[in-house]
Amino acid sequence: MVLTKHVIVASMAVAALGAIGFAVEAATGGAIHEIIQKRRSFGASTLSVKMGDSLIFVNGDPYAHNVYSVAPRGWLDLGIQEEGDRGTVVLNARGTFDIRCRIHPKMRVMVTVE
Ligand SMILES: [Cu+2]
Repeated sequence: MVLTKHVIVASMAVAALGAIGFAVEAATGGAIHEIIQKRRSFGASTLSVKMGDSLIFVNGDPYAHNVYSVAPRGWLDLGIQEEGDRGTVVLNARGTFDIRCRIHPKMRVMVTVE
């Protein structure tokens, strides 16, 4: 399951749903939205993007974060990100995704993919 130090993704729902919502790969074509994690908070609480856009999660804190989402269709886990680490996610399904940090339960950003 582990792909690299920075990027871990599982696609357990792919067969049943036909889309996992997230893909972890190099950005291709779509817009790139950078979300900086600072002071135990994402840089935005909501974000609207277009399908095919990329999110780059950047850890701007001097301690670790672990970005993840389980809802509604995607299963995302960027693994432990240390200070300065960057993790890229390509949004490849429409919907609203509730993205959080495993380490800091109050961290949350709702991403809507149109
Ligand atoms: Cu965190």
